[in-house]
Amino acid sequence: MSQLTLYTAAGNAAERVLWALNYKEISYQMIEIESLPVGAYARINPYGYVPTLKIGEELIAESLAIIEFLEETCPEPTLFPGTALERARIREICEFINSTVHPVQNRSVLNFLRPELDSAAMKSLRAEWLHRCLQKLAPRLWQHGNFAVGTAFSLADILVAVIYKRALSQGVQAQEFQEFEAWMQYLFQQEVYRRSAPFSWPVKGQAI
Ligand SMILES: N[C@@H](CCC(=O)N[C@@H](CS)C(=O)NCC(=O)O)C(=O)O
Repeated sequence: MSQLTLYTAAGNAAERVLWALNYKEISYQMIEIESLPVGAYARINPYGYVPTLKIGEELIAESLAIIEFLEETCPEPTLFPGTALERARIREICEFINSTVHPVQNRSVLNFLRPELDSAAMKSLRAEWLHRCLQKLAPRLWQHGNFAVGTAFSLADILVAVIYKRALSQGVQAQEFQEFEAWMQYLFQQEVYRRSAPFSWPVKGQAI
């Protein structure tokens, strides 16, 4: 494969891709977009979001599109294990998080919809949305095993762990999400987590 460059910044969507790259043991270089000249990133990713993956001279935006590309070009170890039904469930969970839960976390979306909110009010709105969404998500998780879907690590574990971490950082109370806490503990003990996750658990300074 050509040289891979991940354009990144602190944030959830970039963590998804970092985790997938580490899990597949694909080598890459990373560029923090803050280190680029003003305006340069807009030419790399016209949507204005991170991450973007550069493959040779080609650019792919959108974390899930990037991860699907990595899965196709480097299928083992897979992020979509199991039966067709289990793979559909993995995609269902990822889709819910990516298209319903996550967008409200974006400053650009909140600034557009609720320009009157200050940072504290934005944080509390984000937490409220995350709280509601995690409650809806819980019954779809851990149905046939200890991983998010079934008995093997998948992309669903990555997306759920990253958004759950985000929820705690925005003020969601861990005590109200004991199933998520127990699952994160389980995940953290797995070799796959220790060798590929871009953050340790519990996150330093985060109340549990
Ligand atoms: N659907 C996009 C979302 C990416 C995204 O939301 N990135 C955030 C950081 S986690 C961002 O760039 N936010 C900047 C903003 O809100 O303007 C993806 O999956 O890549």
